[in-house]
Amino acid sequence: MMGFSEGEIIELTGVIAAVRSFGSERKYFVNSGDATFSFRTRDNLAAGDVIRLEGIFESLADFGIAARKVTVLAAKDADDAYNTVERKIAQNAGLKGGMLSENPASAALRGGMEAVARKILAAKGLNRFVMLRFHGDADGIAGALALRSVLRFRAYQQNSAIYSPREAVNDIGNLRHENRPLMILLDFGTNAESMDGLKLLRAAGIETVAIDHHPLHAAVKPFIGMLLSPWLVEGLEEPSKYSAGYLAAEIANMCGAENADAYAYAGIACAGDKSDVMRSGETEKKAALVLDYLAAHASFGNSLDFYGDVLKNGELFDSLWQQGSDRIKEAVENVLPRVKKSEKNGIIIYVIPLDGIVVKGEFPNRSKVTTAIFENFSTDSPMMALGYGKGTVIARCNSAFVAKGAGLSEIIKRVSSDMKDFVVAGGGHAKAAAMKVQEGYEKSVVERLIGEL
Ligand SMILES: [Mn+2]
Repeated sequence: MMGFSEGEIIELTGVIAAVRSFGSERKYFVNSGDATFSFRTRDNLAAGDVIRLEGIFESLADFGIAARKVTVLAAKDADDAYNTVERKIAQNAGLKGGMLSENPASAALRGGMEAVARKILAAKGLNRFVMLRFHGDADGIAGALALRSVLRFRAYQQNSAIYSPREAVNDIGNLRHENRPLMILLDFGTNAESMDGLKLLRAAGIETVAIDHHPLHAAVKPFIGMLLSPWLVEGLEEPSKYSAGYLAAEIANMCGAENADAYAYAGIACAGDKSDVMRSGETEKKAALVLDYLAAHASFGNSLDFYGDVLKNGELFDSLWQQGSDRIKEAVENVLPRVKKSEKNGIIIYVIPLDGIVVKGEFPNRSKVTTAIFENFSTDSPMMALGYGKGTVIARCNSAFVAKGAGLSEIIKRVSSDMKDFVVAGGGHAKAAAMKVQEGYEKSVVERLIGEL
């Protein structure tokens, strides 16, 4: 921090971070990257404006300046100055040391996490308008809640894994009056299908940060300002288990979130995505189920704070948990009699017809039911479960299965290229994946998948 003395003539370039009205005058707070100064003027300035300020340093108490001349910078000068100020705030920001979990991903991605943490703290220092879209499941919600504890933003639940041009156009429309808005995509948006949406954001000049653990489509990289993905780490085993919510919780922790909160959200995120990166106990597992159950029912997009409140409301939480787990139990009981067990090359296979039992848009969805059946038959021997119905095929397998040869995403890739006419899209993680197929061909795709074993 540089030193100032009262009465000193001062000249600085900075970004208006906040405005307060005092009668006909307004008090402005300008962040130079080294400090935040305040001054009053009748000039009409807006948050986000980049200004050149000349005046006399008046008071050490609030870094007050008696303004003599205020010039609003425009175009390229403003952009350059803004970037300099942002960079300074980011560099000066103090990050909390220590990771929630020491693991191969947190070691390799530490620099990337710190960069996102600094970007967030700079956004906070500049009072930037931030929009965050989070995937509508426990992982995405827990990550968004972790970030919520260190940053203010407008949150939207994203129910699809794809950032579509429709959503991008909507967002661009909502952000068009904001000065240098920042968009954060959490737990989705780095797949090939999101490319068109990302391109539009980029073309509209909206800076984007993506935190995701879904298989990364390398071609999206140029359209994302800052990308944090375990798929960027070469040679990392099971990248997808470093769930987006876990990564977000590490970042929130660096930004100064309460340790207990950061741990809790990381644990819920991992419980939701069945990841062993964080140890999740009964509490985290229950919370993940409650969030998944809630997310399936919330048709309104702006639900994040409601989710946060529910986690703190014992009675509502308990009754949601009870309902959610009852619904899973019921679905499992209904499905179990139809499950067909077979064995091939030492692999136990469970095939689960889901049509007529799982209703679209209802809880639990196909993927949850498949997971529940998979867990019901859990064993240390190589094993896989395949659920199918209404144009989808869901696959789950255990570590012993992956150790025998290929992970699910690889097998799906092979089947997709062999069955181009029937498979619309497919992909996922080594132990959990899904395919969209033409209706009526689910069973043939399932047989083809088994044929690959
Ligand atoms: Mn996730």
